[in-house]
Amino acid sequence: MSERASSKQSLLVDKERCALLVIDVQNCFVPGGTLAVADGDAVVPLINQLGKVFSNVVLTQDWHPADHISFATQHQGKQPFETVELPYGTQVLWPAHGVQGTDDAALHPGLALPHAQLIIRKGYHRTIDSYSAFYEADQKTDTGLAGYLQARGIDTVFLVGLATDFCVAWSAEDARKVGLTTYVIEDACRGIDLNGSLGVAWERMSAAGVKRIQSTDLL
Ligand code: VGL
Ligand code: ZN
Repeated sequence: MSERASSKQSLLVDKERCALLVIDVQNCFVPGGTLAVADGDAVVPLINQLGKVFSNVVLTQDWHPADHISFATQHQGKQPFETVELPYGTQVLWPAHGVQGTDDAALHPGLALPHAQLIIRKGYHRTIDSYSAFYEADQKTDTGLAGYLQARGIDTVFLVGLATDFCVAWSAEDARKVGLTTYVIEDACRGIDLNGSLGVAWERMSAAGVKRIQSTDLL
């Protein structure tokens, strides 16, 4: 048996054209944080390993003002996880999280990605949420990430992080919209799964042409 055939690894990363997008691995989204995703911290060691496969690493950081419109506290009589209608569509209301400059909003201290080249902050406009790393929730306001990747000749992205069914899924769908070949590494993500949102997110990603893979496909 050849080396290659005995290896579990089935995908090769072109270091120039590929980037690892590490979505919202922040204190707020792991146990102990303000919007903890179950088992969210379990992805950190795996993401550190995956980071070694890539030359291009981009991180995102959910970065809200204290009075952000996605916070239930801003809507009288509303509780976290209820929804409201906003000019751009239905908005899930969240506990206050990821407030700019707080320790809760900081990147997880266990991340070891010293070669990461860019941190995209998002969700900083008070009246628009931004799950996606590419476009805010109005589907129009551009974060600049697509232009950055294009300018650097990157045409393929691999997504990991939190949460699978919100910021990872919306980022992956938008990555397809801007023409990127898009992979989500499932076991390097964790979901919130609010009223079945995790299954719906995978269906939407699949319909958009997002490829669902496991870390063993790369490691
Ligand atoms: C996220 C809800 C609110 C995420 C961010 O990172 O998936 N989810 N803000
Ligand atoms: Zn948020």
